[in-house]
Amino acid sequence: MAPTPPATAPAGPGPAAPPQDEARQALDRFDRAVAAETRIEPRDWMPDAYRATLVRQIAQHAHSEIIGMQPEANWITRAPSLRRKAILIAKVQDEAGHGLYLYSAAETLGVSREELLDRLHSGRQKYSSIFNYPTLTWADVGAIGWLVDGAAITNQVPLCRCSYGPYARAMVRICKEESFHQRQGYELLLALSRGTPAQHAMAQDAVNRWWWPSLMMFGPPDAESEHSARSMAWNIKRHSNDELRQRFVDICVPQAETLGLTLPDPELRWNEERGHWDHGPIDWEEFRAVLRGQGPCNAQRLEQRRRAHREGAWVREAAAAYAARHGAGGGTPAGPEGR
Ligand code: FAQ
Repeated sequence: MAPTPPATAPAGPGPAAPPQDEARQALDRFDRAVAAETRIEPRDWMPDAYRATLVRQIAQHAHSEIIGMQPEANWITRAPSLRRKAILIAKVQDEAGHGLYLYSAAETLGVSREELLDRLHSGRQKYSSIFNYPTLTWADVGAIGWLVDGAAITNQVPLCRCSYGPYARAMVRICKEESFHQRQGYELLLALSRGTPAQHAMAQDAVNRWWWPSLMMFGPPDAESEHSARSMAWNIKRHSNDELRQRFVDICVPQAETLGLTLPDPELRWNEERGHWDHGPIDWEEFRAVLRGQGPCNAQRLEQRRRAHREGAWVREAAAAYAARHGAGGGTPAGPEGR
């Protein structure tokens, strides 16, 4: 896209354009770039509201990735085999990496990581409702992989075409990794479902508990979605919350059948006319309560995050001291004698 317009008109024979005209031209250029599917890059001019929307969404997405490490990390020490433990450690580590890509993408919009973390820790910014539910059994690790990562991919693949370059590029890599996560969850649940009756029952119980919260990940119904219309006009979001939720339900129904598990919704029915699965009503009161901080694990998740941040202060200080000594771009570490 065209670079930021100059603050003053270039010197030339004609009279300088009044500032309102420059602002209007910049907005026109931005609108044309969005309409032409050209990526907006950090140094391009963009409306303040576009920038604020991106900071809000990318930051909340980043917060979800790092808070999302907690429910599954709860099972690392109790994974039933070395193979499962290695896979789970790698997955949780990937989520930390996703948080880093996303915080970096948000920083390109002129907000610092420190400020973003402060907004999370003080409760001024949200993270996904899904991570306020407990992981009660090992099967929950499978249900999170299948349903939570599955929902995340359904929501995030269209974000690879988001109009803001750094966010779109971060999503490409994240989606590839999430797709591995989804498959490991599916494979874990399949093993349990085909195992002993007790293992099958454990898998079914996990799916019963995670199904409805997974549908809530897509956000409020379209009629109540405050930001959707504007985000879709700006090509940040490509589909509405309800469209993506429906897409997810349509994907999951046949997968549940292959798994030999039942989705806990007696109203699930194929609708020939719509060409989609109809589902029962979602408990939006539960969703709103979780967003107000009243979910089963909200307090615990936030407290653990604040503690991890406090206890990690020495790592940040050491990294900053190292960068100051060796130059911000890194550099060769000092040998035994130092430099
Ligand atoms: N939880 O007007 P809308 C993952 C808020 S995946 C909490 O519809 P928008 C991977 C919303 O922020 C999970 N809050 O908003 C993983 C807004 O509040 P605000 C993260 C929610 O932005 C897997 C208000 O409600 N994925 O972490 C939720 O147009 C396994 C009004 O809603 C993303 O963040 C919710 N479920 O649409 C990690 C994807 N839904 O900001 C570990 C990127 C809505 O005004 C393990 N984000 N709200 O205070 C998006 O696509 C969008 O932001 C939506 C919401 C679709 C989430």
